[in-house]
Amino acid sequence: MKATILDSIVKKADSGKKQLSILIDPDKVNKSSINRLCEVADEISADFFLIGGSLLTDGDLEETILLIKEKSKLPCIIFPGSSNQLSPKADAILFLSLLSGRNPEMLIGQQVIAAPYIKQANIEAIGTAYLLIESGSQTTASYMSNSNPIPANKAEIAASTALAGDYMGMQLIYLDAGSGAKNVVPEEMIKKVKSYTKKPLFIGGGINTANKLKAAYEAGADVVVIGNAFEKDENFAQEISPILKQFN
Ligand code: 1GP
Repeated sequence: MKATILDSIVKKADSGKKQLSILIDPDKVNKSSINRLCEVADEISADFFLIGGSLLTDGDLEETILLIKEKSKLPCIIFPGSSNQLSPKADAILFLSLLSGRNPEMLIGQQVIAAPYIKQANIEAIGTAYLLIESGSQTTASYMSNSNPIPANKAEIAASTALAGDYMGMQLIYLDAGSGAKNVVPEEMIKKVKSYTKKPLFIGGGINTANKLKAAYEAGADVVVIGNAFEKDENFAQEISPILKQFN
């Protein structure tokens, strides 16, 4: 059977490799910034791209994927904010269920709408337990999803929620403080979640220094997702490069 993108993420996580994903929000990029991000990905040996956003206005998801694919061989995984962020040009999609919230539309409604399209597009769907974590101020993700994030000091709620996702058969756990978050996901919470489930753990939101990246890896993140810092700071790749070397 053909190895899947999920297989590769799991294999790397099981072997202790710390992975890095660059998040590209189609609203915030153009051809030249995409080219630059592809070069950065190459320089730091990033593992894959995530493409999407909680709200898309003038950006074009499919065009963004095609531009990435002109420059990079890394897998393009859709990180959808809603069921209309889909494209057959992607390699896979994080099939998210927003388990931290109690909004049925984000738990199962959007997924039912998206499922037949994903089947037709023939892209790999990776079941993901998606948890928003409170991060100091309301994020677009929490506002747009009409859901409350898990309080930052309630590691046990995050761990129990992640474990429920694992028991429900989800393949990945993603704790997200939200794009541009003021505060990152607390280390204590990452540790607690990691002690409850062995599924690959994604951490993202507000990671914009080498120290924050290091802390997330040390606490147990298998994959760190970074968007804003790469878009805003041209020297960020250089700053984090020693950390990536240290962990791999
Ligand atoms: C948000 O986890 C991602 O969903 C990345 O956040 O843009 O703050 O790095 P940043």
